[in-house]
Amino acid sequence: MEIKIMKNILDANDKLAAENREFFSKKKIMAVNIMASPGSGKTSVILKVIENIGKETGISVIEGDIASSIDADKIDTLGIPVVQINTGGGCHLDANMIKAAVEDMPVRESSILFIENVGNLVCPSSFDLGESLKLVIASVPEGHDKPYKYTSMFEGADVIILNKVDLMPYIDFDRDSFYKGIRALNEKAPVFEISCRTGDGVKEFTDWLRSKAEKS
Ligand SMILES: Nc1nc2c(ncn2[C@@H]2O[C@H](COP(=O)(O)OP(=O)(O)OP(=O)(O)O)[C@@H](O)[C@H]2O)c(=O)[nH]1
Ligand SMILES: [Mg+2]
Repeated sequence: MEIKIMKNILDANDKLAAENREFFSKKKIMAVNIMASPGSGKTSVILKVIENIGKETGISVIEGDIASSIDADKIDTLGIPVVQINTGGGCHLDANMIKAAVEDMPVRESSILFIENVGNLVCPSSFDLGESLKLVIASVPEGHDKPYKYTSMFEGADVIILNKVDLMPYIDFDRDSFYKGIRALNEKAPVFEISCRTGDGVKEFTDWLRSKAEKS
């Protein structure tokens, strides 16, 4: 019975996600669903990309958190259109929340929309938002075993970032094991090693993202 209820919820979500996808596609908006653990660097990556690409490219942001507007306030300071969604305890964003948020904000045609999901490596992977790209961020202090434990997250990723590589000298992080875990699930997704602290690798990731946006 419980399984059936869950299936109904996911079916309803998929319908709305399809509508969002059509909306984004018509307006040539590349919507990037950013999923990762709490504190892995989702907001930091968004801020770094904005710094690299520049505001004029057309970027807007949806911030998903259980509570607070801390992350949205950081984006707002830069003059970037941003909407904060508070899930009030919910562990993920869903397509209906994105639909309502997009109606509430000025998203330019031919632009990039970052959607920072709730910090969680489990639930967000089950809920399609209608995004164009799923970006999964792992970070060095979390350890190299995450792809082995949170398989659906890494399996569904279109692109993966390994953040906080500046901390590599201080953490027992086995890079080979990390990549082996990813490739066992996902042969294609490019992996970018970056540090939002030092800026290493940020340009490479931003260039990749920009070229994807130009094709969308
Ligand atoms: N050393 C180091 N610290 C980083 C790096 N990137 C982010 N941080 C720090 O990690 C902490 C969390 O970063 P956030 O960007 O807020 O992480 P988040 O994933 O958005 O966190 P939630 O929204 O709470 O889930 C902050 O103190 C950042 O300054 C990095 O590359 N290296
Ligand atoms: Mg954040």
